[in-house]
This record gives sequence, C-alpha cells and structure tokens, in this order.
Amino acid sequence: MATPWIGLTPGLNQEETYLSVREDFCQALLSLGARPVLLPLDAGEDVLHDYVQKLDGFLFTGGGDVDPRYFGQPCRPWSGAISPRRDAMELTLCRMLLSSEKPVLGICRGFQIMNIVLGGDIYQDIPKEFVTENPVAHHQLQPARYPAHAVVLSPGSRLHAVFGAEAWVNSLHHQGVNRMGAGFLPTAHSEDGLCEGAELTGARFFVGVQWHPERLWQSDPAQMALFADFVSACGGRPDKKSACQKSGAATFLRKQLRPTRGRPKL
Ligand SMILES: [Mn+2]
Repeated sequence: MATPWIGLTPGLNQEETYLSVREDFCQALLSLGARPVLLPLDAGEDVLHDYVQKLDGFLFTGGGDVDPRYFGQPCRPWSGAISPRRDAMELTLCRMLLSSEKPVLGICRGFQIMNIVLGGDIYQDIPKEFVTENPVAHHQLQPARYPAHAVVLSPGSRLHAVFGAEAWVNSLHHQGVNRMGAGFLPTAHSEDGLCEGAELTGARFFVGVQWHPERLWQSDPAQMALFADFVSACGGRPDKKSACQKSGAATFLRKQLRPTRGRPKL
C-alpha cells in the first residue's frame, strides 16, 4: 500500500476540553504521501484495538510529563504538568502496539512513553536528577526551528542509517530517558551522555527520539528523512527529496541547521 494511514496521539489542554496536534506533523506526513489521523482519548481497549487493526502506523507526539507512578516513582516537586487521561490512553495503546507489527515513532514525550511501556524509567527533571560534570542545556532558549545541540548516532543503528554519525537537533525537554526498557537499544546520545534516541531490537520499526523533528524538517532534509523512513516502514513510498523541496525551505535556515561543533564561523 502506497498511502499509509497514520494515527497521531493528541495533546489535551489543562481544562480537558480540546484535543490538539501540531500541524507540522500533519504537513510532514501529508507531503510524504501518508494520511494523518487524530486519535481520540477515552477510547477503551476495544476501540484502540480497532485503530491498531485499521491504521498502518502510529506516531506518539510530544507533550507534558508522564505520571511517575507508571515507572514506580513518587511524583517529585520538580516534575511538570500531568494529563491522566492522555497517560492512560498512550500507555495502553503503546503496550498494545508492542504485540503488533505496526510501526511506531515516538517524539519527545512519545519516546518516554515507549521506554516506560518497556519497563524503563525517566529523569523527572534533568538538571535535578542527571548530574554530570559536562552538562548540555536541554531546554533551549532559541526558537524550536533552530538546532541546539549535537547527537551522536551509534554505528549500525537505524538512526545512524538515517542521519549518519552525527545530527544537530533542537532540545525542548526537561525530562529524559534514564534506565532503558527491555530491548530498547539507546542509539543516539548528546555530549553529556544523555540518551536522545532508541530503537527496539527485533521490531519492524519502533523508534523514539528526544528531539522534535517536526519543528526542523522544513529546513533540514535529514529530519525529513526520519519521517520518510517511518512512512516507508508503514508501507508508503515517500519521495523525501521532492517533499522537502515542496516545503520551500530557505537556504539561510538550512545553513543555520547545519552547524559544526566548536566555534561557528561568522
Ligand atoms: Mn536534548
């Protein structure tokens, strides 16, 4: 099938009245020939099972913090806002997907959901709990369309096949993956040693990244290549080159998005 239908998990506002998803996801998937579908919350297991049967792939989007009780910890004062209904739906769906062959891509919170379902845990706040001599700022102050730090990809991994040895990524997270879940192989790291991406051993496509490729793909073809790899795994035949051209990316931004380590040339 050349037109995969891909379910997106939604955010929920604090008043619990609106579901939302960033348009960047829909635009990326549409331009790669896929059809994005917004998933509901409050769907019982039988309904979620129907979606798992019907759709060709699932994208777990970014958002707030997951309730730490799901990884066996009390909620620390430095944890952020929690959405109980979203937690319940995403953890149920993700667990269900583990026993299916359907491809799963997790972004930021979505990556953390994957790790929790596999039995891993999360730093509830990086500056508080991930203490290192060599810290990297993971909560960037420049707009999200600019990369903030480098990640190194492990040779032989799926992420390495997409990005090569190194990628520049944005960073909009105060939490991070700590102990890895069973079989979840860490394949991307920032310079401080934090895990920024992982893939499930033996799965068709079960990949999570800590950064936000949906905010970068318009100017960085490597980030579009990640969505293209996912859409291919879902049965699509994306033409990532023309998709990126269609987005009308500015050369100026492209240069910005390809910095080199160390002091940049001006
Ligand atoms: Mn980061």
